[in-house]
Amino acid sequence: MRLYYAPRTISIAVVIALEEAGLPYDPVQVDFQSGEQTSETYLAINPKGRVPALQVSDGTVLTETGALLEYIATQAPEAGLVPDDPIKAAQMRSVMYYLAATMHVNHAHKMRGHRWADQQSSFDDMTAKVPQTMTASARYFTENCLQGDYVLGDAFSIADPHAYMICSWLDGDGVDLGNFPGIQAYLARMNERASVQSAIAQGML
Ligand SMILES: N[C@@H](CCC(=O)N[C@@H](CS)C(=O)NCC(=O)O)C(=O)O
Repeated sequence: MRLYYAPRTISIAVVIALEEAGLPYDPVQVDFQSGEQTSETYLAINPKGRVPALQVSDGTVLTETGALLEYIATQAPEAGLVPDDPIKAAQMRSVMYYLAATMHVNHAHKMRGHRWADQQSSFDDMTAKVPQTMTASARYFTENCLQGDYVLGDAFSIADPHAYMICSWLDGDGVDLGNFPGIQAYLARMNERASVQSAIAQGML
């Protein structure tokens, strides 16, 4: 599998999941500094101009972090990255949909205002709002998503790499982590995992 990624982005959730699954992968860095994600070559791989994109063995390119994480779980069933219990699995996906559709989008308002507006004053307004929306998301996450050591309590699942990456942005988004000791402990716990250590060693975090 070939993974198109950029350091410290949501694509690193996929690296963490691949490591947890014990699956081999070929990481290809997309250079955001030079805007490579909007180059003709990269748009031919992922027309959305975003990372992650995962090219699987038959050549198919998959996109959307949640879909990639689900695919990885199917390729390593022995790793138990998705719970068998349908209610727990639905709860896990509920968190992942929240992360992708709300919390990640709140974060994107800091630097990517051009997706939604054209005026500099609109960008400034969106950037200024991020500490507030991400604080609200952090509160929602701790109070309603994090059931214990991991999202599902004792069991690590694919919701965790997804949540870990987005929680790792909170500090830079102006959220006072001192108000969220549960998230601080969660980040510290995740940092100890071999999968996260591997991403750090590869300069991805
Ligand atoms: N919904 C997508 C979002 C992917 C996304 O927005 N990735 C960001 C990095 S965190 C990106 O590639 N941004 C590049 C850009 O906006 O130019 C997913 O969850 O995979």
